[in-house]
Amino acid sequence: MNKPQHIKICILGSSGVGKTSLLRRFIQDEFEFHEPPTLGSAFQEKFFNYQERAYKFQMWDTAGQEKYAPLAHLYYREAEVAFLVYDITNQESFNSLKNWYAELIEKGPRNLIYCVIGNKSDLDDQIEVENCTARTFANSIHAMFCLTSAKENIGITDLFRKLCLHLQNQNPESSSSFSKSRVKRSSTLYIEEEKHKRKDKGKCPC
Ligand SMILES: Nc1nc2c(ncn2[C@@H]2O[C@H](COP(=O)(O)OP(=O)(O)O)[C@@H](O)[C@H]2O)c(=O)[nH]1
Ligand SMILES: [Mg+2]
Repeated sequence: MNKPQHIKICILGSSGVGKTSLLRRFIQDEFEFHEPPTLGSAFQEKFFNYQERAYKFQMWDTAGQEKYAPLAHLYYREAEVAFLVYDITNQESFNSLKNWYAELIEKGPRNLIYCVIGNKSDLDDQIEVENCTARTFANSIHAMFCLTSAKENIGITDLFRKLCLHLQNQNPESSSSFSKSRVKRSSTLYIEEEKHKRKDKGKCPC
């Protein structure tokens, strides 16, 4: 196993979309129905192994409130990854991702990996943001796209696996398992994408 690769992740999105809940589920495998609002920001770390490689994810949870927005750059500074989280039942929260993206392009680090995350997928019956709309936006900014439910623990491990695949594809030379060909990794990524597309079929016209 390699020395863990340190990856800083900044979690951004409107208040109430479930940023803290996603983190709590990933780190403690718990869910709070009444998650207290995040003040300012906080980070948590987790070691994660995938395909014989070790990662140490340092995740910065930010407060979505307007009053904290001017501080956000302190948290995405030097990040490798930005999670742009929206709530699938809240169109406004999806619209705000465009502003976050514009800010990151203007002030954020170069070569950020973006993940567009539609949380609360368990509330499918109240959906306001069609999956294909969100996927189209994600494609347009060259971001990964994932649907998650912190409540039901859906899609979160997949999200981090997908991120690891992305990191490995981006930097295969440093991979200890480089002998397992790059083609194999790319095809795994492709298969995961296809699985998502199939799941969405029937709901979206794309
Ligand atoms: N149904 C459902 N509720 C969620 C989910 N994730 C978070 N919540 C709830 O949404 C509210 C806001 O969550 P929180 O994590 O504080 O959002 P944040 O402001 O983005 O950090 C809380 O009441 C959570 O219990 C989810 O996946 N499904
Ligand atoms: Mg929070």
